[in-house]
Amino acid sequence: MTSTLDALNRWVDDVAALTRPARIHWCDGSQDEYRDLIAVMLERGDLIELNQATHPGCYLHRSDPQDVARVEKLTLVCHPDRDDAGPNNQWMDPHEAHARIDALFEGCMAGRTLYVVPYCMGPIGSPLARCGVEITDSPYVVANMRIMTRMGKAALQRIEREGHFVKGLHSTGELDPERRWIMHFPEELSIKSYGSGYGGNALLGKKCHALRIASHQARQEGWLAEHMLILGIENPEGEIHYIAAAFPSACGKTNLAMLIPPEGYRNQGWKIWTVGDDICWMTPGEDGRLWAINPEAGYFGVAPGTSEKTNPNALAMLHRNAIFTNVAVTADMQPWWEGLTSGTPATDWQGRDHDPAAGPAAHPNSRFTVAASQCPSWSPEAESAQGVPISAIVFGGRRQSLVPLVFEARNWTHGVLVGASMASETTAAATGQVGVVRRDPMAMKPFCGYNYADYFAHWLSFDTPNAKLPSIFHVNWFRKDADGHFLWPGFGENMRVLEWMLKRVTGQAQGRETPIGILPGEGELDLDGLGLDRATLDPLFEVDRAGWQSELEAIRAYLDDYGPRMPKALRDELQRVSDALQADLQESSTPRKAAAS
Ligand code: SAT
Ligand code: MN
Repeated sequence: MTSTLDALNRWVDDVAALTRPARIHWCDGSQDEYRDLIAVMLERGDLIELNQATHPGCYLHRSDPQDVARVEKLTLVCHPDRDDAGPNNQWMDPHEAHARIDALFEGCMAGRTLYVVPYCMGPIGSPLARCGVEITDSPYVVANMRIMTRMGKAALQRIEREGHFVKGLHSTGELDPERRWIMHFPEELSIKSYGSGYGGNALLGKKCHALRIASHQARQEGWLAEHMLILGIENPEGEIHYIAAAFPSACGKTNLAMLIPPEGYRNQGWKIWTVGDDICWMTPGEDGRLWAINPEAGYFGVAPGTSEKTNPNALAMLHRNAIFTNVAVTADMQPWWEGLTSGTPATDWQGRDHDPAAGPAAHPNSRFTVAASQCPSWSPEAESAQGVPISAIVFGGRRQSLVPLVFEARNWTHGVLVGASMASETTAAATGQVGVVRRDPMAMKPFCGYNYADYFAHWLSFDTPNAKLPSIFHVNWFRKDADGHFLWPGFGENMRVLEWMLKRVTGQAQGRETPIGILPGEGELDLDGLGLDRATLDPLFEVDRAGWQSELEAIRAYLDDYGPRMPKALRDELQRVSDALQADLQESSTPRKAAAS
């Protein structure tokens, strides 16, 4: 019998024979190794030193301007059977896919170093964690993987013990958008990525492994791999409830995960703990609850919009040991992005003298990479092997109209429908048009490694007699008035909505039943001191019956695209909501106003 390390060695040999690197380096994850990597990158110009007096250990990387976001069109999920990938994924036959991308890998590492990066997604001793090995020719990727995962020796030891790992092969290639693919082979537990150095395309532990491959594994093994933040809400009695929340990329997951409660709440003793800001793996525990870990060890957050007002915790962690990608810099080499209230950009993200007429100084999808433990609100429970128990799941999108500030699903099946119906306006996190509404179920549209219809069925399957499942909520921080102004202040004030959710979970709020779900009842959601008038509040808490009828039709059409694989229970649930809405419409022809003051 050959050991796992033999298999790993053989794979490294095979890859080296194909890509022909000048040298091979096995990463141990040590501080010395990290320092050497930084030195290599500074010398090659891959990194630029930022002001070490104000930002010790901070560096800037400038991407190729054609390589600044995920590319969904070139991201493939290659199951042998196309239907297993589903209409939600780009698909290619695995044989053809391997042949195409291997042709690109041929000789691509000539003159370069091949790095072997063993990593663990999740606390190293957690049964919920999973390991992988990424082979890459990019020192930038290695440095980022060291921050984002548990990388090096300990991971390699776990791999040797466990006998299996996810294989990821990456090369930046020529950074030619015409010669670029990000391919997933879920049955083989492998990933091949060529031609991009950008985060989600190149840090293979993140979206490629921890979501696309892991969602496939999770289905087989009975757990969930989700695009969710995890936070703990500590109440004045010192109890902590954990919630997991799914929002599409660049919709404020990092801000919510690091929320600082408004002063009144802080004075009473409320506090938010950050467990994760992007990915959540959840498994039913023996007690029937869902237990969650954050598979990541760092944050790869969007810089623009991160400010003293929106996310002071994030700002506080960005003054040391952070890698910035595609931000602007001030004359004295401090990182700068739109939304900061101090400093002036001298040089834009492409290294040109900043010209305000030429657009933003920082790229809208510019990022920071930083260790999770540097966040002032970082929860020590993020290292817990068993994870944290989840009391509530929250879905949310960017919707200018129709969708109320918050509502709760009646039960698990309804909650799965609410998640499956999610839609959001697109952002700069992926290439393509920004601001168009698209369906993004559970915020997993770009990340679900198999057919969405099967994914919804998998979600529904957790509703077993012994399960103590979390309540499911939907939020929308992004409602606008006719003039395009946001109705809800958001950020720290979102604490008020979280508090209402906790009241619901602990049986302290009754809520108000409506056909689309349960909204806050009169006086249940604390709006004290916000100074919002009725004209602002009413739309936030109203259920526009006619508008929802059209929305349900759009949802029905969307689910129908998945054909007969779509679970009947989900269609039936949609019909139930639609019938309730119809009955309600007939009862009163004028939309009723909510009263949540
Ligand atoms: O580029 S990443 O996929 O890592 C970040 C995101 O889009 O959420
Ligand atoms: Mn994300």
